[in-house]
Formats: sequence, C-alpha cells, structure tokens
Amino acid sequence: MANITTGDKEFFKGIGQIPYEGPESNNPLAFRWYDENRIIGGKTMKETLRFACAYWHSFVGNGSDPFGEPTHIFAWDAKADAVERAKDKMDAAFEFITKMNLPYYCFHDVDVVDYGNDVLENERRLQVMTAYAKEKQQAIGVKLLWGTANLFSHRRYMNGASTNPDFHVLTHAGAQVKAALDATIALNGENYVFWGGREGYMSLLNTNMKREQEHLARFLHMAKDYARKNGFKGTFFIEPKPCEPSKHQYDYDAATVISFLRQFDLMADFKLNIEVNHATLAGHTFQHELQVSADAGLLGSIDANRGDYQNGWDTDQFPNNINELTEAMLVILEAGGFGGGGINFDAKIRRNSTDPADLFYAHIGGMDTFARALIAADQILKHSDYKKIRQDRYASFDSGKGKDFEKGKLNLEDLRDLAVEMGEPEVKSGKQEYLENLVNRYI
Ligand code: XUL
Ligand code: CO
Repeated sequence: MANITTGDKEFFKGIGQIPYEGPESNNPLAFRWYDENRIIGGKTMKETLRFACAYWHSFVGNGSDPFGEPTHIFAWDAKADAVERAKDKMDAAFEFITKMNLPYYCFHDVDVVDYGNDVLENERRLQVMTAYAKEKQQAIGVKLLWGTANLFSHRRYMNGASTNPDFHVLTHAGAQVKAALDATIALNGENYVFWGGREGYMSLLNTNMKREQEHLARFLHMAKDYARKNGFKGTFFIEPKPCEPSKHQYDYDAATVISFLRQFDLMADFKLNIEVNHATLAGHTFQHELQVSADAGLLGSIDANRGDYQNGWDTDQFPNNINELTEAMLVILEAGGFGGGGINFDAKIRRNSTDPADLFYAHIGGMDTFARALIAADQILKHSDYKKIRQDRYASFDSGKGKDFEKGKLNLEDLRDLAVEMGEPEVKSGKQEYLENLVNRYI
C-alpha cells in the first residue's frame, strides 16, 4: 500500500503507519498477531480476513447517546459547505485506513455526505463524493467492500422504507438505493448491503405483515435488476437483526432471511451479512448464525463487534473475545471462507474514548483478536481430532441401516423392527467439555 502524503491536512497527527511487531511488543500502536503477509491455510491473513473500516462509526459517530451530546469533536467536521465538509471527512477516513493498512472500507450514502430532502441535490452530492473517493481509492489501493443506503434515520422512514404503508415514501427509498448502487458500481464495490432497521413494525395492530414483506421482496428484485443491468457483478447481502430500532424486524435472523430469500426467489443473488451483536439479540450465538448461513451456502460477510453481557441492546463494541472468534473462525474456515465479503468492523469506540489514538487501539485490538482466532482455528482443524470427533458421532449413518435411512430406503415400520432387533442403545458421550478444552488448548 502506498504511503499517504497528508501534508497540512493530517488529522491523526503523531500517529504513523501501524507496524507488525509480534506478540512480544509493548507498543500499543503495533499489531501483535495480524501480520498481513503471514500465510495461514494457503492464504495470507490479509486475503482471508479482508478487514474493512466502517465509515459511519469511525468518522460520523460522535459519541452522542440518548442521554448526552457529542463527545467526539471531529476536526474534519468544521466547514460550512456540506461537500467541502465531506471531503475533509474522506481525507481523514483515507488517512486512517492507510495508516491502519486496512484493505477495505464500507459506507452508507449519508455517511459520505449529508443528505437533505432534495433528491436531485442528494444525487449531485453523492456523485461529487464518488469521484473524490475514486481518486483516493486508486491513489492508495483501498477497495470498497460494500456500499449501502441509510433507509432508517430520516423521519420519512419512521414507518419503514420499502415496507412503508405509504407508496410515496417507498419511492424515496428507491431513489436513495438507486443513487447508492450507482456509487457502489462506480467505485467497483464488491458487494451491496441491505439492513432493514425500519423494515418491520412497532405494532401489529396497524400492520399488514404479508403485504409489507411482499413489498420488500419486490423492492429487492427491482434493486437487483437495476444493479445487474448496470454491470454490478458482486453479491447483495441481507443483514439480519431481530429488533432495534423497530420492535420486530422482518430480517429477524439467518433462518428467517434464508426462508424469505427462498420464498421470493432471491437465493441466486443474495447472501447474508452476519453481525455478532445482532445474533445475540436474536437469542443465538454468532457461531450459530454463521453455521445456519454456511449450511445454506449463503455465508457472505460479517459485521464484527460484540455486545455487552448485561445490556439488551446493540452496543457495537469492538471485538475482543478470542474464544467466541475462534469458534466463529472454525465455522468460516470450514465453510471455505467468506462468500465475497469480509470482516467489517461495525463497531464504535465508547463515548468516553476521546483520544484520536483510541480509534487505532480499537481496530488494532479487533484485527489482532481475529488474527489470533484464525491461527488457532487453523491449528485446530489441521492438528486436532476436532473434526473427527464430530464426524464419528454420526458414524452409525455411514453404513448399514443408518445409511439406508439417509438414502430414503427405510419406512417407519422398518425403524420399529430395527429398534426391536437392536434393543436399547448404549449411552454415548457428546464430549462437550473435552471439545471446549481442546479449543482453549490452541488459543
Ligand atoms: C445496525 C447495523 C447497520 C448495518 C448497515 O445495527 O448493523 O450499521 O450494518 O446499515
Ligand atoms: Co451491521
């Protein structure tokens, strides 16, 4: 990656390129585990992990919460003109991404430049910024992992975007998605995401759920057809989340989304973007959601963060749980990696993390944790009996009558006769603690 010349416009002063220094280093601004060129399982860490910086949390999220004003006062947020301000923000973003050696970034339309109520002016602003981003991507060698449109913040979307009961609102969602797709295509974006925070309901009393879901499907087909017609070769991702901001969201969890994609004939173009804290809000583990997606051949990408054990909302904290991520990497590696996506840090530094260096510590920690998890998972798969133990549990289906059952050669009466013939089965251990210890042994 080329060195960035930031000159007078350096926003993260005093922080240079983040080096890899190895596990013994005491430098908080260095990687201990993420060594981008290290080969694990035949690929470099950079190629497997495909890290992306999320524009919204890193350069827009200002630390404000429902109880308090912003605490992160950004130097790039000073100019009066929206496009000039957006250019400063983009300079800051690319400076950060370059210093971190992140290969990818992701954005919503409104993260890049402020939107107003004028569709034409919004399109103009995004086009100017797309041209600006294109130059920067080329100069620095950073790529767009995915683009998306924010269809949840504006008050017009309070009752939904493509599922809004008012067609007039739906047209605005269409205009926004068209412009965001144009930007994604112009920037060679590798994927496009739909996260439907308002595609759900606050009360069933005023909601025709069936009709709203049909509208959502129609809308996704329109977006897909438009993008394909305009040369988009990437994958569309749906990002499940059960609730927040809506009481109930239609993209509740991986299983719900897969069934929706199947019902509405969207399986060929869409995969899933699984977010850690969304999985836990749905009452699942992150690993569960990954496995459900992988089993359907639809594991596309992940949004990396973690939740809080006590809080029941989406705290979007940077990942630091090695056990959770090692188990996740086992699923991802066994699935053959991401389906076109990567690891997007959909995570924000805390309200009281106000030093410019905090954004670096957060990303370094997240990247190192994933790198460690990758190394451990690769070792587990190569050198332990992890796979064999799981495989052996099903050995009774590999031959004889068990195999006949899988092949559909038996009926219910056959099962009854076999039960009589074979008598009571022996008790067999699931070896859960053995496997938990095995994972820890490799961390
Ligand atoms: C919200 C969330 C979004 C999506 C993109 O919980 O995860 O930031 O990732 O719209
Ligand atoms: Co997300």
